[in-house]
Order: sequence, then C-alpha cells, then structure tokens
Amino acid sequence: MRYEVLCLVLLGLLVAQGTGEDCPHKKAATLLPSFTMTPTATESTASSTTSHRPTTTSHRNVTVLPTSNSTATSSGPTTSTHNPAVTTSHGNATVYPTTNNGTAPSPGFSTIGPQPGPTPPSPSPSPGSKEALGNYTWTNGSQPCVQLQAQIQIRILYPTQGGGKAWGITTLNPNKTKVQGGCDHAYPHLSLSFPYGRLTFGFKQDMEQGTVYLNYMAVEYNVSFPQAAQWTFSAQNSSLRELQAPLGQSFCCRNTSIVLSPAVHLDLLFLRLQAAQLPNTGHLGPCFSCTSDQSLLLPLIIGLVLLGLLTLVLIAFCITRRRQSTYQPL
Ligand SMILES: *[C@@H]1O[C@H](CO)[C@@H](O)[C@H](O)[C@H]1NC(C)=O
Ligand SMILES: *[C@@H]1O[C@H](CO)[C@@H](O)[C@H](O)[C@H]1NC(C)=O
Ligand SMILES: *[C@@H]1O[C@H](CO)[C@@H](O)[C@H](O)[C@H]1NC(C)=O
Ligand SMILES: *[C@@H]1O[C@H](CO)[C@@H](O)[C@H](O)[C@H]1NC(C)=O
Ligand SMILES: *[C@@H]1O[C@H](CO)[C@@H](O)[C@H](O)[C@H]1NC(C)=O
Ligand SMILES: *[C@@H]1O[C@H](CO)[C@@H](O)[C@H](O)[C@H]1NC(C)=O
Ligand SMILES: *[C@@H]1O[C@H](CO)[C@@H](O)[C@H](O)[C@H]1NC(C)=O
Ligand SMILES: *[C@@H]1O[C@H](CO)[C@@H](O)[C@H](O)[C@H]1NC(C)=O
Ligand SMILES: *[C@@H]1O[C@H](CO)[C@@H](O)[C@H](O)[C@H]1NC(C)=O
Ligand SMILES: CC(=O)N[C@H]1CO[C@H](CO)[C@@H](O)[C@@H]1O
Repeated sequence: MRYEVLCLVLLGLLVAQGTGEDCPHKKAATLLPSFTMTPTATESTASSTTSHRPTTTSHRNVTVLPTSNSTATSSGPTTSTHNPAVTTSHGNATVYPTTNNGTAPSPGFSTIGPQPGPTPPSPSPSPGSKEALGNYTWTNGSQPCVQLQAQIQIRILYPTQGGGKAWGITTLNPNKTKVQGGCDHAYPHLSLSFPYGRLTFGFKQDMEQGTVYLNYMAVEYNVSFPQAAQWTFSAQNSSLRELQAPLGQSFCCRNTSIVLSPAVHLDLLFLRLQAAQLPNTGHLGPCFSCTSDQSLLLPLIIGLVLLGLLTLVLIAFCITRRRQSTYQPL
C-alpha cells in the first residue's frame, strides 16, 4: 500500500538523519494522508432516450460489427490515439470495450483500462463525472427504508467469438434507472431497472448482532459487448454477506466490489448505503467505513507507532551522548 511505503520512507529518512547528523531537535513529522481518486470509469451510455421496446421483436440475432477492422495490435499504447474505440450498439445500449482482443485478463483490476483518445460524443455525462453517481431511494409512504448512493458498474466476463473470454463493463446511468423496492422490515430490498437490465439488492437485518447487510443480489442484463458470443447475462447469489453496517449507520466505501458469480461482478464506487432505520431527515446515518479503508489505516497506525518508538530511542541516544560529551573534555 501507499501508506506502508510512505511510512517506510519516513522511517528511513529519520534514521538516515539521526545517524548522519547530530541529533535532531524538535523534529516534526507530519503525515498527511491524501486520498487521490483517479476514477478510471469507462462510461457507457445509452445512445437513445426511447425506452419503448416492441415486445414482439424477440430478435436474438445480432451481428456485432466493430467500426474498425480489428486487427488489433495486441498491446498498443503507442498507437492508441489513432485507434478509435470500438463501439457496438445493441438494444440502444452502447458499450465501450475494455479489451479488443479476446484474451481474458485476470478477473479484477487491470481490465479497467483508460480509453484511448476521447470517447465518442454521447448525450450523457462524461466518464467519471459525478453525474454517474446515482441516488436511489425507496420509500414506503413517507418513511425511506433503503437509500443507496453509488456509481454502479457491472463487470461481466463474456465469451468472445474467437473462443476466448473478455471483461465488459457498463456504468449505470442514473437518469435512465428506475427504482423500485420493498420495505419489509427484516428484508428490505431495492430493485433498479435500466434499459435491458435489472439489479436487485436484498438486505437482511440481523437483530441479534444489530446489523444489516446485503444478503441477496441478482443481475439480469441483455447487452452486446464487442465480439461477444453471448448477449443475455444473469446471475444471482443469495448467500452473500456484504456491505454490513450497524443498524442506524450507513455503509460507506470509496470502492468496493461484489462478486455474484465468477463471471459477474458489481463495482460500487463512492458508495453510501443504508437499509435499515433511516433517519427521516433525508440524510443518512453516520458512516460505517468499509474494511478496505480500514486496511489502509492499519499500516498508517503501525507506522506512526514505530515512528514514535524510534523518536524515543533517538532522544534517549541524544541525552546519553550529550552527557558523555560533557564529561569527555576532561
Ligand atoms: C476500485 O478498486 C480496484 C481495485 O480494488 C481498482 O482496480 C479500481 O481502479 C478502483 N476504481 C476506482 C474508481 O477507484
Ligand atoms: C442471423 O443473421 C444471419 C446473417 O444476417 C443470417 O444468415 C441467419 O439466418 C440469421 N439467423 C437467424 C436465426 O435469424
Ligand atoms: C480486416 O483485415 C484483414 C487482414 O488485414 C483482411 O483480411 C480483412 O479482409 C479485413 N476485413 C475488413 C472487413 O476490412
Ligand atoms: C489476441 O491476441 C493474441 C496474442 O496477443 C492472438 O494470438 C489472438 O489471435 C488475438 N485474438 C484476436 C481475436 O484478435
Ligand atoms: C441527468 O441528470 C442530471 C442531473 O439531474 C442532468 O444534469 C443531466 O442533464 C441528465 N442527463 C441526461 C442525459 O438526461
Ligand atoms: C408500507 O406501506 C403500506 C401501505 O402504504 C403498508 O401497508 C405497509 O405496512 C408498509 N410497510 C412497512 C414495512 O411499513
Ligand atoms: C433479456 O432477454 C431475455 C431473452 O430475450 C428476456 O427474456 C429478458 O426479459 C431480457 N431481460 C431484460 C432485463 O430485458
Ligand atoms: C455467492 O457468493 C458467495 C460469497 O461471495 C460465494 O462463496 C458463492 O460461491 C457465490 N455463489 C455462486 C453461485 O456464485
Ligand atoms: C438523495 O435522494 C433523497 C430522496 O430523494 C434526498 O432526500 C437526498 O437529499 C438525496 N441525496 C443526494 C446526495 O442527492
Ligand atoms: C441508436 C439506436 O439503436 N436507436 C434505436 C433505439 O431504439 C429505438 C426503438 O427501438 C429505435 O427506433 C432507434 O433506432
């Protein structure tokens, strides 16, 4: 982690200074944690606003035509500016690929690469902007029972026509997302419908522990990723225990992922969620921060403690040396 490195560097500096120079007097080490977020969101947006879909046309025969002849250089960071992003549209859902080639990257991190060059013009917000941050609330009457604020990304590992696999990513456009839900006391749920897809979050209250957590999650999505050999995706998992927070508090996380199945992941960025005992004010309860943030804090604390110990040792060393030096001239 960054903080471990930071702490180590600081320790190293202190040691170097302490041994090389005379004893440091009144050294003030200031640690300023700086959270720099670099959202590499590959925004995907629906290109049309019409949500009317003829119910009779159940055409599943969709040919995916990349706009450029995709003899894609396997790794082309040098020629990236001349490479237009391949966009395919099916059912009005435009999807920008993360990888042109059918080689399956390891699930997780490196797949969310930045788009080469500017993304094609689209009527909706630019990638990574705050506009993709959704605020989804379900209320029963006047009492809100589930509120979820997040930028939601769906990541799907899909089979390609070449026989490989690739990760596709879409980001939900909050403006085109409809919220439904239920306020059953022990099992509140939230359902988000968007063009050709639906997400369902089922929560569960654990009265004994006084917590609430995400217990059930379902994704259904019809989307055509580049060179995909499959267009309908669905996954559900009813044995989750994620996003857990004490009753009355909201679960906050800058970046967390839910693994529904090996092939379907959900990324929740800038997440703030509360699914039980919401205050009536429209605001959420105090933040209960996710473990990934805490795991960042831990190295920092350890580093600070070590720093303190080291400072003590140095001071002791200084004192003893000064005493020696006062007696030595004799
Ligand atoms: C979210 O975290 C994953 C790794 O945990 C990282 O690859 C990704 O870039 C992060 N996304 C943002 C927007 O910070
Ligand atoms: C799918 O499209 C191809 C070419 O457009 C056509 O040859 C084939 O018959 C179509 N299949 C179906 C099931 O419509
Ligand atoms: C794509 O490129 C390959 C090799 O360069 C060529 O054989 C093929 O005809 C091209 N396809 C199109 C549609 O241009
Ligand atoms: C993907 O890249 C590999 C090697 O980088 C190559 O062998 C393969 O043909 C490529 N596949 C496609 C569909 O371009
Ligand atoms: C989405 O909503 C935001 C905030 O209400 C608005 O500024 C933006 O224009 C909307 N975008 C579209 C495409 O409707
Ligand atoms: C939700 O509202 C309906 C009627 O508006 C009511 O019958 C139901 O008891 C309410 N549920 C909860 C959990 O408050
Ligand atoms: C996805 O497509 C399947 C089959 O065509 C259809 O049954 C399902 O309702 C679609 N789902 C959504 C969310 O549009
Ligand atoms: C559901 O999620 C749990 C916890 O992440 C995981 O162990 C389990 O394999 C998942 N079930 C399926 C069917 O993927
Ligand atoms: C989210 O929506 C709720 C209910 O519509 C509203 O009270 C709250 O102020 C909104 N929060 C933000 C950050 O927009
Ligand atoms: C860009 C695109 O595909 N637009 C289509 C969106 O869906 C409506 C209704 O199905 C079509 O009329 C548009 O052509």
